[in-house]
Amino acid sequence: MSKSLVQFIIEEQRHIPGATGDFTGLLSDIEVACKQIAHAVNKGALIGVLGSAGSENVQGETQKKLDVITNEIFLKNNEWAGHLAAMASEEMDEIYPIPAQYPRGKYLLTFDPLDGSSNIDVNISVGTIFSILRAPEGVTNPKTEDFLQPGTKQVCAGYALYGPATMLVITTGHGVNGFTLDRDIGEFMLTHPNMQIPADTQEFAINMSNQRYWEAPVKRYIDECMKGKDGGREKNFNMRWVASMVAEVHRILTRGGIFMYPFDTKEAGKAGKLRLLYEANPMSFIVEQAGGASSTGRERIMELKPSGLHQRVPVILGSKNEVERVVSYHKGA
Ligand code: AHM
Ligand code: MG
Repeated sequence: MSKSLVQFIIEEQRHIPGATGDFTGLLSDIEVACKQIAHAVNKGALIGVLGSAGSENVQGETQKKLDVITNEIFLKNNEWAGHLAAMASEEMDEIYPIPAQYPRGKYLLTFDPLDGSSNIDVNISVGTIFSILRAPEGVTNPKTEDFLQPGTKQVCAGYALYGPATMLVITTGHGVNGFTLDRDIGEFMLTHPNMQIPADTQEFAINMSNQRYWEAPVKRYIDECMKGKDGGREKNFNMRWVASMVAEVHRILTRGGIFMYPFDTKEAGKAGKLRLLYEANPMSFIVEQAGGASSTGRERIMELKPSGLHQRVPVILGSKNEVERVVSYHKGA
């Protein structure tokens, strides 16, 4: 019989000398939040949660009702137990300090409660992405700067995918493990141990409608993929674009692929679309731990020193040999 996520994390904790159980408790609170989000997403129109909330987030994007609901679910499940010092979310302008009535812990949590939410009204997969950092030594009242740590400092990263099955995929820096929600017993069960991304792929994912805004190295790479064997590559390529990064990364973890939301000149001052702290860093940690690579094209994403809570970065991740090829095109440019 496969083991539950709870059993898995308690067994992992036993290998960490001096572990207090704080981290195990935190992951189990995150798990409960993801189950509640899975429930809300799954009921959809039956419980009236589809459609726009009529508000905008800090990025100027229209919020869906479910963006607001899932943000609240994540906050409420993770604020009370004493594991966290503060949280930061895609849906909130500022960091969220733990309310005064609760004890404060040593971890920081960043998250995108409902990634790919433009897909929610059309019943296509969406997900939750999260990243856990340590609060700097002695800091019980964190400020925004305390969150601005490079991705290499992450203690854990994960995502929940609300697809035909609900899954939770996590890394603590010792490989990547995937769990599937068994709704009959209400537990995430280990179904995908030690996930690995093949080094080679014939599948790319990019929003082609942005082509005219890309830089030359990305234009060159995609142009070569499109031409395949007729244009100097040794193979032909297939394309996918779900517009849910979680679904895209999950496909890559399952059968390989390259995902790109590269630098573009579509909107002045925005270096691509995805956010470093709660999208690019956690996904990079997972992809690297599964043997893949993740870069802006010029730098390893996890080594970037963040300059702001909602900073955007170009993202090129997935099968190692293709990511390295795109990086090499940037070097030559
Ligand atoms: P979101 O956090 O507002 O949902 O935006 C992030 C999503 C990613 O999941 C996805 O890769 C991308 O936006 C899709 O963008 P586009 O609409 O340009 O295809
Ligand atoms: Mg997002």
